[in-house]
Amino acid sequence: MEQPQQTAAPEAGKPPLRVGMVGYAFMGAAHSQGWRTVGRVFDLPRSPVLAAICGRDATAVRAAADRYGWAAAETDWHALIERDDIDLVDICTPGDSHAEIALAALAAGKHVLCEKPLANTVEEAETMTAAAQAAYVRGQLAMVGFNYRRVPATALARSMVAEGRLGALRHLRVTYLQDWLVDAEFPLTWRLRKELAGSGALGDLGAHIVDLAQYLAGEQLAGVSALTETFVRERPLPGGPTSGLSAAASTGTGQVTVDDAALFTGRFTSGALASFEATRYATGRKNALRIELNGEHGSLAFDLERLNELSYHDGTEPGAHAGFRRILVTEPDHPYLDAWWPPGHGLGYEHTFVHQARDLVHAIAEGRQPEPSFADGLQVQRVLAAVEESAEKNSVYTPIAV
Ligand code: SOE
Repeated sequence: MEQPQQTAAPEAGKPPLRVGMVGYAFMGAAHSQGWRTVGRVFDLPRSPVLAAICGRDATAVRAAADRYGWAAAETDWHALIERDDIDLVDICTPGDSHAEIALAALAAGKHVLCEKPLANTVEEAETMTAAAQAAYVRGQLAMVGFNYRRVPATALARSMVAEGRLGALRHLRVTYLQDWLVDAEFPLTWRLRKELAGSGALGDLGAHIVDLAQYLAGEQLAGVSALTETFVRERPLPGGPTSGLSAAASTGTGQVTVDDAALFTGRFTSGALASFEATRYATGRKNALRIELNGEHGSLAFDLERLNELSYHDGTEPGAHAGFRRILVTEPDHPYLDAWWPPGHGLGYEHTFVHQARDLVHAIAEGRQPEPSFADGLQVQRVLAAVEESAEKNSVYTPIAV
């Protein structure tokens, strides 16, 4: 068996931040990259240590530990949380276990990073937020993993909006398009089962764009009108130990119990209007997240497929010279970039997880509430619930509960 990489020792002279991760699939791998890389790139006040990773399948989790550089492997998350050599629990599991793991980790005195969406229901998110607020008083911190806030170009867009470069916002146009469900024979994974995933494209992709839009606008949605649809309602059952289905049930077909696509319009508290589209059926679109903001003095546009760029139109420029221009977001005075490569050398998807780890380590070292907090995650959950309620009532405008 491959030996674990040398990531278990803290950087000399720095207090360690010992991380325990639950889950080792796509998000577990992405977060692992973040934790492994962050201390090598950024000068941090504490040194992340990849202490232990947890998953139910002993062989698979040991292989993940070796591959991603975790010192130890556990098969029971309760055991991971009970370890006294862990300071922070990073939750990368399906949504149905977020609340239970986060509540146990907070009760055990750990800091928590939880993948998005925070929970499967508003009620769970409320309980988690109350627990996080009580833990904050004890010096523990909790954050939600909305990683697209950590693209340098989106962070730059946020500061340009906050500086007032766009003036009052009028419109936001936000889409998150994927196509991995176009094939009707694609199996009924956990993401297609409400009891495991909470919702479909709405919670998986819609949660990202709701958070990103609100983060960039610097304000919250007040209400929504929505349509959702499940295009393929029955799919072949997957087999295998990680499917969450019993062996006996691993043949035949099963019901898709979540949305395949969610379209909604929204009104921000300022009166700005927004449209959102989250789907897994946009044939040819693999991970296409786009957002455009139009304000009284200018506009900004971001496209995840060109994530080192931001388009900016300064509406105060004389008409003859005006127009969208490309800001290449690779300069050392752009967010996060002073620690990376020389100008023009560009970053990618995985770096958002490095930046997420960086921001959380700083917040923990300074005892400051990191963003997005569990309260922010709860507010997104309320937007998702309002979208579902509106869709059930044929798009009736539904205010977001506060
Ligand atoms: C869904 O396909 C997914 O993996 C999301 O769950 C992630 O949050 C997103 O970053 C990429 O797409």
